[in-house]
Amino acid sequence: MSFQIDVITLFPELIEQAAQYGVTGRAKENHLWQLKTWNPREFTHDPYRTVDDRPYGGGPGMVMLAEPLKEAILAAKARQREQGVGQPKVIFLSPQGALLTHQRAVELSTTPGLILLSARYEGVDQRLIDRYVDEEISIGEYVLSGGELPALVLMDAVVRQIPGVLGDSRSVEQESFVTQWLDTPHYTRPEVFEDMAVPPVLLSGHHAHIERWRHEQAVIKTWQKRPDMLARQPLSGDDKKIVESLIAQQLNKEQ
Ligand code: 9WO
Repeated sequence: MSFQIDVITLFPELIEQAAQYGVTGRAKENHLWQLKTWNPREFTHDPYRTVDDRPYGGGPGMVMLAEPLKEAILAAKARQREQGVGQPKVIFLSPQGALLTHQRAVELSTTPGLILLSARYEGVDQRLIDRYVDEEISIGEYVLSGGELPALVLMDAVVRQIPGVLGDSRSVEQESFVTQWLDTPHYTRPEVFEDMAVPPVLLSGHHAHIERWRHEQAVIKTWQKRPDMLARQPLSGDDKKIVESLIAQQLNKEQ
């Protein structure tokens, strides 16, 4: 059974077309995961195919009706059950959700199936969220026009973790590396770009030296740009030495 993602959205083409590209698009072609979109308008029963209405209590904008979203979620659950997924997780992409992290994406990639709710307008009737949504996830502290772009971000972060999607097998160490350190700098041809040469160690062919240099650069970049990440896991003896020498250099600069 391949990984199942259903997306509930008023703009199914946006999701379907964006999902065609890159490693995740190729993985879908290779049946490593399946995508199905559901438009709530297909689950309306009035001539105007109404999916929203004015908010009780007044206020700006419109709120998405619970009923069409409920029927779309149930249809997605039925499809996933047919694919062998017993309990898909229903995720509402919302500015009020918990911030998506690499670790959460890894965890979600091990669930058998996801149903992503991408809303528009001001939001969704709270009673639909209370009864049919398992988890609210945000991709950052900002309000967008809808949940489709966040859904695509989450899909990409999750699908990349499915075995076989990234091709060159990323080792577990590299994944822990992702969560503990920022990425190492990357270089390719030409050897000199304008007046900037590739660091000589990368041309040395000495793999142990290259690996050490790459790790040191990741530690340095993390210390400089995201010192908060250093506290995530205890530092190894070597990493402590790198950070201590960085601090000493910084102090020398400031004197
Ligand atoms: C719209 C709006 C307009 C005026 C004042 C306040 C407002 N809040 C919203 C709003 O939250 N609209 C949302 C649109 C309803 C749910 C789907 N939409 C959405 C999801 N916008 N931004 C996201 C989102 C999702 C995940 N991570 C970051 C942002």
